[in-house]
Amino acid sequence: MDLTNRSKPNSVALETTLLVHGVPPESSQPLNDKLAQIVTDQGAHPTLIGLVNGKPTVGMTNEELASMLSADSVLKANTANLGVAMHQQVHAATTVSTTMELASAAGVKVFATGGIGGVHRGYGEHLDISSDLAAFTRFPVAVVTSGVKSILDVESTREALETLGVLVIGYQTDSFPAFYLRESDAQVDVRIDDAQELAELVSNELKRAERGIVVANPIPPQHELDQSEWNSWLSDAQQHANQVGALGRNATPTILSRLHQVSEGATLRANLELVKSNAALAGKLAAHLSSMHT
Ligand code: PSU
Ligand code: MN
Repeated sequence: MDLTNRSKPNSVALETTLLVHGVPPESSQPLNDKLAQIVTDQGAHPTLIGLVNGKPTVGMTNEELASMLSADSVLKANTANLGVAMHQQVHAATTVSTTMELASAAGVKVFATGGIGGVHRGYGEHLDISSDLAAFTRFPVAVVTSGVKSILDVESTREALETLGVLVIGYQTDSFPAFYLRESDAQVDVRIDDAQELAELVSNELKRAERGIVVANPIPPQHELDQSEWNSWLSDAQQHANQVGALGRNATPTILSRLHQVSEGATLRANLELVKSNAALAGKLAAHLSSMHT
């Protein structure tokens, strides 16, 4: 693939969809700066991924991000429409699926996000499964995530990963985390408590299987949401999504922004905290991996 590759051996990939479509506009730049700082503090190299005027870019500059954030509308690119954005030469934000695609093309092995996409609970009567899941079968990248957003059907998403044969590692947990909540009813394939051991397993598996790996890192305990408050916010957001008929690529951003609104920012604060925690673990993992190869 023809791409601008500014990655380094200790790169941690970061995605643009989270910045552009996942948080309110005023949070985008500060979140990017914070994540970059956290990754750097761990001895790794922050590498923001997106399409700049249609050009796949691994390691966007501050100027390129500023140009994307000031655009009137930015396409959300998954693996289906990535090539369309390239063809049309427009800015596009990459989701987990396309961030993995571009990271692997550039040789970047570690990626930090908030939560991967998965199997939706079904707004209306339609099936909605994120292209993020299939991306794990194609692109050899370790994705540090707080499990899947609890707006999804968490247990079905876990089963879908099992069906696709994707390794799910729990970092200091036996339970598959549910984004705002540390635990779900689902399990991980293996629990690893130590970052060095995590790096050894990840390194061997990426080489052996050439597929993606889920590294599940629960939200820090002090930032976890209260289960009953969460349930009431979620049912409001689900109703809203039903009413406005949020389908396809609009479903996730519509539900997230409604949640941020009805929870008076509580879900946004939790979201930001878990992404920061994932960036720290990803930074640690990338630093270990690059020292193993030198
Ligand atoms: N996690 C977040 N915020 C987000 C997303 C994940 O905390 O905005 C984004 C990711 O880019 C993920 C995408 O790949 O949502 C999934 O969208 P969809 O369900 O349309 O595949
Ligand atoms: Mn979808």
